Amino acid sequence: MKKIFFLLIIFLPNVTFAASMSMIGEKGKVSEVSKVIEIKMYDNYYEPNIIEVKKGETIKFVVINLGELVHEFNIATKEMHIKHQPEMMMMVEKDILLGDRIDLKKMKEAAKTDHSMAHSHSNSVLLEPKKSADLIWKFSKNTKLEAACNIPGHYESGMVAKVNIN
Ligand SMILES: [Cu+2]
Repeated sequence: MKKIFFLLIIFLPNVTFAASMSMIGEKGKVSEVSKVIEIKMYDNYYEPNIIEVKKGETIKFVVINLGELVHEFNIATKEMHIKHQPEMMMMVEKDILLGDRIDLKKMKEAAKTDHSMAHSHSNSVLLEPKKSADLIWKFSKNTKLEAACNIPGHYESGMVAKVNIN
């Protein structure tokens, strides 16, 4: 009995993470992409700042950072963004996230002991200035979502886009 309880404690955080991930949709397949949306990131806002999608649709986001700072494009619920912000703060405190640069060597090193520092979630991209990346996402659920940048101060200053799922 004690053993079962112990196992539950170990697995529970993973279960809740998986549950909240499936709630927001899932990583999309290239073969199912029905629309391409270009997202431009500036200091500190997105263009466009309203994203219109249909339920069940797979979108390829082509994200380009045209600002002078590092930015993130992260699809999640408001609650998930708020939860994610301390992780980003820690990346700044550990000098992994510098204003206009990501120290990938330090990031790799930190990720060995704390996986959240790897920052390799399928629902987000983190980009240095002038860099771009694709993110393919399937909006399988009709959840209230936001695309946001959780680098300290950016969300608060308006780096958030509304996702309308119809
Ligand atoms: Cu940002």
